Amino acid sequence: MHKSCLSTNRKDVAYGNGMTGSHISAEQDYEFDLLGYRVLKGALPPEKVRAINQWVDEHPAGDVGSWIGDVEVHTFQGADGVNYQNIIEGGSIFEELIDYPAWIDLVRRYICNDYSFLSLNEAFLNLRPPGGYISIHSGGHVAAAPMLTRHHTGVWMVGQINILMALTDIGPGDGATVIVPGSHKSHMLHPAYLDSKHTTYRDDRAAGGEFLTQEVHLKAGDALMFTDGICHGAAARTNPGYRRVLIYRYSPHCIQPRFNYIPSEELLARLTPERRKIVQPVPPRMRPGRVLKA
Ligand SMILES: O=C(O)CCC(=O)C(=O)O
Ligand SMILES: [Fe+2]
Repeated sequence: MHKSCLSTNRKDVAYGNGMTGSHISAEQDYEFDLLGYRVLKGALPPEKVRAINQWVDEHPAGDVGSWIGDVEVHTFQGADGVNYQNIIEGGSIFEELIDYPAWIDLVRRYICNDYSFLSLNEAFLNLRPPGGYISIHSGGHVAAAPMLTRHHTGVWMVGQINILMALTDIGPGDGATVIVPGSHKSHMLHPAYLDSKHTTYRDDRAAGGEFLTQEVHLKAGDALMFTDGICHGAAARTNPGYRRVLIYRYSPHCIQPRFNYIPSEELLARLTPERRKIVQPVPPRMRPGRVLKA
């Protein structure tokens, strides 16, 4: 039985004191449970933001499907822009973010408690051009593991937490992420889904201005932490230039990584044991002499 379940102290039971991240305040827990997101102001210092932007400037994205070392140039569906997928292979500035202090304890607490390992489900850098957007998607009604947000008397189980880091200021017209606060607990489909082709979990239009959405404006270096179960998307970018963000998604290790990039030997050799465990929680297991083939 879990430690917190044995406690007779109401506060310990309700807030999971004695468990992963128990230094996180009751107010922080309550707010994240209720709203499903939090802005982490100044999560990345300006010198780190500068170094990441410099990396992007020095590595112009080629055609979709091309590779920059072990980083793949990718897009989800065109309108959302170009992704540098598997960005953790891009160098130490990206490796450091795997267990970055500004969020890792929060992520561990809400995903793992003491029961599971954390895993990095996806990590990419996105460049969003003028006109680019993401349609509204997700919501508490969706019965899919990454979108679950559960809390059982002190024990959290969030299927996926996204850390979206702003590399440029994101204000009005910049194509901000939009969220519907608290919608990770909704039982209802968002009204935008009712006449959508997909009906149950997404729509095709830009998410900005949809019913009850709020734009989340960020300064470069701020990070938006949100459960993937919250109804969210991004407004269309109307300003010139590109929006730049990094997105690291974390899940319990029992959820398969989204694209299953196999970490390079060089990366594995460089990673600290803690980071390696997040990137590859369960190493491939096979008979001696067998080699992984793509
Ligand atoms: O690009 C955005 O602002 C939203 C990204 C998104 O939908 C996600 O990270 O799950
Ligand atoms: Fe999303």
